[in-house]
Amino acid sequence: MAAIEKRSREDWQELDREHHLHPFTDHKDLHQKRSRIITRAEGVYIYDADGSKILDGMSGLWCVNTGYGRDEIIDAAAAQMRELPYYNNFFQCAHPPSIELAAMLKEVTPPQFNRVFFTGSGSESNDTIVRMVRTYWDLMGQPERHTIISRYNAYHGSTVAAASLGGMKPMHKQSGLPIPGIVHVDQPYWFGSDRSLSPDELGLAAARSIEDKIKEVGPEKVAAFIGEPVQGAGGVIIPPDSYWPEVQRICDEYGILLISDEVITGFGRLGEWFGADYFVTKPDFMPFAKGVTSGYLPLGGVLVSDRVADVLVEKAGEFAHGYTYSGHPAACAVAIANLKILQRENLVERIRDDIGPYLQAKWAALAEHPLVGEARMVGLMGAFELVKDQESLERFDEKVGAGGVYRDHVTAAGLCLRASGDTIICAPPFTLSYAEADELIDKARIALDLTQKSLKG
Ligand code: PXG
Repeated sequence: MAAIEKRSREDWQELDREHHLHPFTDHKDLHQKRSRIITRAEGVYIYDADGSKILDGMSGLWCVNTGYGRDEIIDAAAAQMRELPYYNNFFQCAHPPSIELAAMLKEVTPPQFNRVFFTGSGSESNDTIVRMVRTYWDLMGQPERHTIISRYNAYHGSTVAAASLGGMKPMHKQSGLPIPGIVHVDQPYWFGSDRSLSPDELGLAAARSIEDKIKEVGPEKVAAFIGEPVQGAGGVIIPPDSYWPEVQRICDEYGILLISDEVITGFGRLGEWFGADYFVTKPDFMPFAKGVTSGYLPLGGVLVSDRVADVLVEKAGEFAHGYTYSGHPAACAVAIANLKILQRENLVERIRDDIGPYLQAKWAALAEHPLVGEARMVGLMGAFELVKDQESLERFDEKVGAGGVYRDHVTAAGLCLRASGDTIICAPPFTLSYAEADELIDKARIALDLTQKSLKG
């Protein structure tokens, strides 16, 4: 029997309005417009309560990488729930799904990773890392190494430590963040700069802002640097080629730990298993979530390199940290089924060699549209910048809300993309076919034309 009552769209909207506080939402605004009720999904399409079919160009929230309606994943969850729906990994217990997944992760991660700590989300993973990083340096006899360097406009989650690691000023403003010991430096965002430097020069300058910060804080006080290989929520900011090698050099030179936040880029999004593989970095930690289960159930984790894990195992005694749902059995079973699909269908290679290059070429051509200042995509993760003037690359006044205007048009056209300010983001499922890629581009272009009419008409 279905657990969910079948109601009219209006009834759901009314109940939603009365009882539900949404994440990252202006409720006053939502209550005027009412929420869009998504009722089902299949393949790369979602369907709303009116039956409208929408191509999901965002894989849910950067997570449904193997696509909707995967019986294999659904069956794995149901079977595991029948066998053992819940048990914890505390107090010297473990269960087969968490053990099997931990071992399987070793197969797909870079060689320095042999152990994983499970969490329920990306935010919990980053909170875990803050505690592990500081514990590691305590155990190494350098307790003064406490400061973690992150970047402005980074997104690392919404819990207190994760939001502090993040560099989004409005988030910090709302609750007295960041917590002490977290500082921020420049992001490698060429389009968002004054463009007086070449992209490679800007990449080097952004990396060197980390070195400047290390010198300012005192090299003996810096514990770690955290970055998303490609910034996601901040607007798909693809760093220039010069950036990550220089970041790696700086981390090595000062002996600080490197955290590659793989919550979006992990498990194939860039056409390599991890962003660290794509940019050839050697991180000490890789937080992950989202794509590990393709979002079918919540699961996150922290991949801990031998450099850190050996010390924690040998010297920490009890690491007093963990979550009720660390390594939830059904979520781990779902992850295993999902990873098997990625492997069997060669979806990561497909992004690197096939659908990735196909969509990238079409996406890049959107830059011909007069409203587009730049279109960029790596793997299946892209963005374009809406501009008022293509020659000067002048942006629209913030009050115009061009990104929001575009988002409304593109949704009405039957395509889900995300607006981060005037940066329009795309991250479709890995299973996207050529025909679906063509549809995505056609709809993105139709919405550009309509936006142009709305803004200039
Ligand atoms: N790190 C990164 C790089 C992320 O993108 C998190 C950590 C936190 O994960 P959880 O599972 O706690 O949400 C994220 C999450 C958006 C958007 O609007 C992006 C995320 C979450 C919500 C909205 O693009 N990324």
